Amino acid sequence: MKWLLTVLKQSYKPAVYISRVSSGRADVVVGSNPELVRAVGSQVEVRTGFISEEEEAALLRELEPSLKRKRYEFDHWDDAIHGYRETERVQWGAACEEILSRVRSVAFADGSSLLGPVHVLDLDKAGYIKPHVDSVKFCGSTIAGLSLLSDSIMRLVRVDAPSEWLDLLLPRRSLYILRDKARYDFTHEILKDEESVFNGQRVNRERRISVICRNLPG
Ligand SMILES: O=C(O)CCC(=O)C(=O)O
Repeated sequence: MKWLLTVLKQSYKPAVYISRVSSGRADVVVGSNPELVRAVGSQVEVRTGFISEEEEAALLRELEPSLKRKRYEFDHWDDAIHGYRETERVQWGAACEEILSRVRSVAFADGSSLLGPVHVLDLDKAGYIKPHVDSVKFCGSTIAGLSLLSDSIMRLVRVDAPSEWLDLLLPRRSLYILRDKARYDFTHEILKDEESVFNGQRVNRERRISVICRNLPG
């Protein structure tokens, strides 16, 4: 079984579409109501422009050769993810290691135990990630991901109250961080290109590569 499916194997709840009320950091976070944006806002971060174009190119140079050897996977009925290929990496060249240590220093407390391999997920333009909660057995309280090549929308839906949701705009070269409640109490998903509308604005979802760091369960 693929690494990702080991990590992503809890509930798959369909997202619910309701009228949108934006609030607060409407540039990158909108939600079903302003209280939710305020309450969960501190556990959700989107840092735009976290890496430069040169840094994105350095990551791509290092990742593309191993990704290109794989095929995109489609149409497995039980998969949490559609139209993807993936890899994981422990050893990085100096330029990429520097980027990843910056990610770790903003996302995780000093001394946290991190999952050794960094997970790399390459979504085809037609690919998407269905709603899921990362397995508590394999992943700790924090998920931090860099978005390469494309803007995208991550949707969070409250597991026990599906009318409560947040949409995060993840611009190309941004870093997102999900912590605590945002990680445990909400499903997260990456929307299909054709569903990618953020706060009323269409967002073109192209091929997208994410580079994801996680900590270990406490
Ligand atoms: O591609 C992403 O940034 C999200 C990946 C994801 O859903 C996960 O790793 O649980």
